[in-house]
Order: sequence, then structure tokens, then C-alpha cells
Amino acid sequence: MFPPSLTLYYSPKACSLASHIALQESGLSYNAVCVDIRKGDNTKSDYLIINPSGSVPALGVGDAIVTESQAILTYIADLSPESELIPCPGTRARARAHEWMNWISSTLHVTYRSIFKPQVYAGEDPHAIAEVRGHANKKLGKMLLEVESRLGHSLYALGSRFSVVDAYLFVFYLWSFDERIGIDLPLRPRFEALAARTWTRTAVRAAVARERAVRAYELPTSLDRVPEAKT
Ligand SMILES: N[C@@H](CCC(=O)N[C@@H](CS)C(=O)NCC(=O)O)C(=O)O
Repeated sequence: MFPPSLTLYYSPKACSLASHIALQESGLSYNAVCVDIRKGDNTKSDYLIINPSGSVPALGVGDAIVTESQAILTYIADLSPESELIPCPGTRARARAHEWMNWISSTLHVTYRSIFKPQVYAGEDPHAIAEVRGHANKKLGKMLLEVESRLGHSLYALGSRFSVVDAYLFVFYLWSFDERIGIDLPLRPRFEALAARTWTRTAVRAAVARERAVRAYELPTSLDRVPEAKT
């Protein structure tokens, strides 16, 4: 069946928000099922059958399951080529999209996780937990400066057009306001501008609104400050 029936398993304001935004942007029809990680829904046996790693997002595709944000984002974008959510295969821009997504997943996300859930890396030893969290806090400042430098002066991560990379980055912009972060983060004007531009999109607001109807989460006021594009 094309397009296949799609079910997104997500948790509010988790990295699954990127996939939620991508589905909404794609115009494809889909079901969204909340698996609230704060309530431990992801550790229940019925979810572990869907994704044995116990994490969100997972995407039900007919009777198959796709996991991992990068794979899901790419797949959604490819299912809806008319939405132009990722550059065409074989282009340098496509390679750049994967470069971004892989860096986000393997480096930026991992740094946030080390702050929010240091036990994943440190075990239960309080000293090790403090070490992991302290190191990650310092590292996060550097990572956000790296986002600034990677973004350059373009409107979106891949240039002048919105893509799944921006949906993915949007999540980590929201997370940069999390109260568990123990240091003052550097100014991040390019990241802020990208997030504010992303927030002007109807599909982005619709995905966020659906999640906030399940569990209301705060949004930074900076999202409403869209800078004028430089000519
Ligand atoms: N590499 C995975 C990571 C997924 C992941 O870590 N998801 C988090 C939410 S952002 C999760 O489900 N955590 C489960 C937990 O905290 O117990 C991806 O990129 O999709």
C-alpha cells in the first residue's frame, strides 16, 4: 500500500518532536501515539515489543517498525518528495543533511542526555554522576557554539529551504532552556533565528500543539522574535 499506514510513537518534547514535525510537514496521514517517557510508558512490555530499545521515536510503517530519528526523518521526507523536506539522493546537499542529522544524534543529543540522565553513562555512583553532568555542561556550551558556526548565515541549516534538519535542530533549541542545565549557555543568535523561523510554520505549530495538549510544556519567548532576513 502506498503511502503505507504510519503510526508515530512519541513523547512530548522528546527528540520524537522532530519526527512529529516532519510528519505534519509531509502532509501524509498518520496516527500519533503518546508513549510518555516521564511516566515510564516506554519501559512497559507492550512498548518494548514495538521498540526493544525502549526509546522514542518509533514509526510504525504498515506492519513494520522503523526506529532512530535520522532513519525516520529521512524516510518521512522520502515518502513525500513534493514537500521537499530533504535534498535529492546523490546530491551534496543530501550528504550535508545526513552529516547534520548524524552529528545531532551522536553528539549533540548525547551531550544533553549526559546532563538530563547522567546515570545512563555514570551508573548510580553520585561522584561519577556529578562528573558526567559537569563535563557535559561544559561541553554543551561548546556544542552550541559549534551549531552557530555550522549554521553560517543561511536561513535554514541546509540553505534557504526548510528541511527535516531544521525540525531536528528545533528540538535541541527548546532543550537549551531546560532548567537541568547547570551553566549559563553562550548566546546563540543563529540558532535562535532558525528556531524562530521554524516556529512560524503552521505544521510546526500543529505538531507542538498536539503534544502540548497531552502534556503542556513551556516554550521560550525568543521563538516569537523572528529576525529580518539579511539580503
Ligand atoms: N538514537 C535515538 C535516541 C532516541 C532517544 O534517546 N530517545 C529518548 C527521548 S529524547 C528516549 O526515548 N529516552 C527513553 C528514556 O529516557 O527512558 C534516536 O535518535 O532516535
